[in-house]
Amino acid sequence: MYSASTAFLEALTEAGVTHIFANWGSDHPALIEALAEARANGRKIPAVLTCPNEMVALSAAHGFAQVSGRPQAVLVHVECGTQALAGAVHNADKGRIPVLIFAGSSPYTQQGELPGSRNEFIQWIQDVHDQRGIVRGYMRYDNEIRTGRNIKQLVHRALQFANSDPKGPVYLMGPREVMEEEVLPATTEMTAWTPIAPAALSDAAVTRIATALNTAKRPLVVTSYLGRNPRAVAALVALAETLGIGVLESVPNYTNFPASQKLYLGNQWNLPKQNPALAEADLVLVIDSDVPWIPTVSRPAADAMIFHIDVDPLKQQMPLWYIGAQASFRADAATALAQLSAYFAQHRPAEAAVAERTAHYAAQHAARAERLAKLEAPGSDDAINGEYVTACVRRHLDENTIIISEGISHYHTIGDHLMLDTPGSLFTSGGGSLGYSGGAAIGAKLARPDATVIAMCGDGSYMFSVPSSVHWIARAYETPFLTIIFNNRGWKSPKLSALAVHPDGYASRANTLDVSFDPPPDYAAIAAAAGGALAITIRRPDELESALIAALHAVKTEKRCAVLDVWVPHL
Ligand SMILES: Cc1ncc(C[n+]2csc(CCOP(=O)(O)OP(=O)(O)O)c2C)c(N)n1
Ligand SMILES: [Mg+2]
Repeated sequence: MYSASTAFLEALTEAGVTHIFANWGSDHPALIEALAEARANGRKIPAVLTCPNEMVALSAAHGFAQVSGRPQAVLVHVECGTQALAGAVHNADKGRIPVLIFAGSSPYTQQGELPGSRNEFIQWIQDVHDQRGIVRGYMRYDNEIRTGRNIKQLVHRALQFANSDPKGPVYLMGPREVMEEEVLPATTEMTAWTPIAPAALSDAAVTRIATALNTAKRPLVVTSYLGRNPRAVAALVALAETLGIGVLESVPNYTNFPASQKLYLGNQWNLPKQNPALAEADLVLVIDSDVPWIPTVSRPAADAMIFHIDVDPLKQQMPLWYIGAQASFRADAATALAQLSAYFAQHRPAEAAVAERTAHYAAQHAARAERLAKLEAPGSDDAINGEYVTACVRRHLDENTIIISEGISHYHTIGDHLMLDTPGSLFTSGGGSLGYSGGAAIGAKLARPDATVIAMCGDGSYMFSVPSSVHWIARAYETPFLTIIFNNRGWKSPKLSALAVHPDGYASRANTLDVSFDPPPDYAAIAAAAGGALAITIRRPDELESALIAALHAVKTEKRCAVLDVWVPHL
């Protein structure tokens, strides 16, 4: 039998979806039957990964899409499974991650009128008024499949939204009866469903931005997610070198610029200090950034000119957003940067000015490198500096390593001390819901099986990531990766948030702020129990190097996960 569910699976394959992250329920008999039928008859279907937790499933699809650029499918159970996707929904939306989420829904008949009609008590309980409404605020597109006859068109339309800038998650829901419906096989002309082509700058915009860059004394690029497209990184390097533009990363979600390049000026997170490069810039070109600066602590000079190029310049998902830009342009970063470089191939910039700017920024770059090197001292006998941990990890990296960062109060430590040069070597969630790193590491490893994947996360984030589920999946589907936990025995960030607003209040004098996990769980042992991971707790600096060697051996040679629970100073 060729059912709507068979067609659904076929549509996924047509669209290049290679993996389904699934959490099954009573809404899915037709899909489970269609998968079994496809396997029995040798039909091509995506690989199915059973995911015991939905948030982990969506985080895995998130990591997969970041590394490969390709959306995958997440299948969940009615409205409960949709809710269990939890904060991963927010992360996929905020991170602009293409992914197709499909949920079944309760049967809409109860007397056996149609195949799939109600036959279990839970189908009354799970019948809700607006299942799509649970996630609608976060989706680029949502719809209900009402007949199997055009199910393929809806899958392809949803994925066209997911793949078109600003990319993001899409949600389809299909009731049991519809998913059971027998339909006629049909093939799809996929060229009809290609994503919207990347937008370019107008000629006038190119001239305006180029002229401003060329005449500025201290031109500065600020970016966060330009590196989502690795080709944009090379385009930015080319333009920056042509003109002598400094590059600052603000809240970077990707590797946007090679850290060793002399125009690189570092990465800015929540540090409550004015950034000097931002203060002295007379022209700031913001490219692909949600938070280029935090005005209450760090901002450009009042008379600086600000231009903004972004795939999402309006920040359509954010009710409050403005940066005081003189002009904003909706364009694809790689395309826009290539246009600007083409302009300067025709209109060569003045050599002396370029040399002066380059020397100025190179001096800042060198001074920063010296400052950072001093911070890499090991620490004391009973606590290890995060900077030291990160520097030790750095010495084990190669071109083929992928970092999934959920460092939280160590985000900037990871950014500063890994010193990554390779585009596509670092990813963060792009959102604010903790627990992304474990699932994302699985997705990254699936997308790039040849890569060594290292997740670096806070102890709180590790617990949010549902490590029991993550490590069961990682073993079951052979996606070994290394986790390094910055264990400061709790949630440092909420404490920092409170003290930033109430520096001299009761909280500043209190002995406890309800943010510590003393004594902490044995984090590494959770992964060992759930998925046979190599588990090591490290409390002294001299234990770290041998543990890293053992852990990387476990991941690369034994093909099993490793978790290093590293005790950094108490929060
Ligand atoms: C799902 C979710 N719940 C709560 C928060 C609020 N929150 C932000 S940072 C943080 C602490 C994270 O702890 P950890 O990963 O150990 O990082 P640390 O701050 O200690 O460096 C919390 C609870 C959040 N961002 N997301
Ligand atoms: Mg912590």
